Amino acid sequence: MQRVVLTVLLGVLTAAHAQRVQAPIPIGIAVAQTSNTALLGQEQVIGARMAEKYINARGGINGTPIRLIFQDAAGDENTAINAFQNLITKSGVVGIVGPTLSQQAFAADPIAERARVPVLGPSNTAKGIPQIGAFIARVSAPVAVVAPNAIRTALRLDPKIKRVAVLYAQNDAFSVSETGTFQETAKAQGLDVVTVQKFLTTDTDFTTQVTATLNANADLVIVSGLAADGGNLVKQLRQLGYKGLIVGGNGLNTSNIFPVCQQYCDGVIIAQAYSPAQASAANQVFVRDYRAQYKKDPPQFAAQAYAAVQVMADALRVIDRRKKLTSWELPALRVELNKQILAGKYNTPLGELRFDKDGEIIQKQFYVAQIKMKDAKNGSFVFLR
Ligand code: 1QQ
Repeated sequence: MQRVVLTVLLGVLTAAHAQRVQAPIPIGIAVAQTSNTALLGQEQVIGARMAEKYINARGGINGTPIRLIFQDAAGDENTAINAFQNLITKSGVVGIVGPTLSQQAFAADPIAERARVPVLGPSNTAKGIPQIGAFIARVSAPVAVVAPNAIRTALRLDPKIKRVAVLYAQNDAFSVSETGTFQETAKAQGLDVVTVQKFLTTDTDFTTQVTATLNANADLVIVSGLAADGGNLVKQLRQLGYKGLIVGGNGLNTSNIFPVCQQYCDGVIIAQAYSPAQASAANQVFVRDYRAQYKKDPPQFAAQAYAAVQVMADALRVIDRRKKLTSWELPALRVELNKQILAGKYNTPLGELRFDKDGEIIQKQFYVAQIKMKDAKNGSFVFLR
């Protein structure tokens, strides 16, 4: 009983304390820093940190610095929900960038929506994410727009392709959404979908799915899963003798799959919502800083997380010019920030972007890359268009 009273009292005190916005301006980052999903989330942490550094070096929000507050959203729904709750109630963030997976977004975004806290999805690409609510937007273009480019490129590389095997992780919302797009695109391109195989993101043995694929005589294999399962599936396809082209979805879109599929990663085609060659001034700065630090080109997930933090900061700057951020009460600023995010136009490493009324990203350019492995450890994404 005493404990309950104390908890309630603490809650009230924290809420009252969090009322006024304090410098540095807290922005929440809830991506996967642990679990298998960190294979994807690691790159987001890097991108977000780079944006924070760049923004603060250039005066922050008209002289007031921002501060990113990281809460590990790990790999499942509950960890993402906890991260969101902590950021909203304990840290008093003005907005949240996260989570990593669509599967998590469908669970955690409604928490932010109810609390009226703006969310920018940095990598949520499943159908229906911006429609979760008025406070939910994303900088990650949807699978329906990005994924078809990979199939078109595969057909350009091998015009004789006719028989397609489609494999997807049935326990992951993004993978289910992406395979829908892949299957529709394949049919629209006149290809025959000769087998559809399901797996789980926790699977490590894909003998059943690979055997079915080989028996179906597929000459293109399309994989929608996450990094660890997807990488293992690619490896086992090659080890068991599949010779044709492989298209991987967004869940395989990281060099962190190289240690998983090793030399067998070679040749995998993956559509991209970002290219290091994107011509904008914002991207040139980002690429220069990333290369200086990591001695390679920045990957898509880093660029998207960077863009998300930048969108928040740009929107905050516009609000601050009308009324200093530190004179706002937190709930009102959150509502205003959401409005301003949707109203603005942003020059980011992804190019110029803005949002439609649902919070869906409007982005102009998309790309396709192919993995080239030098040996079992070292490889790179080679951009084809
Ligand atoms: C999603 C995705 C993931 C594969 C990105 C990390 O696109 O869950 O929507």
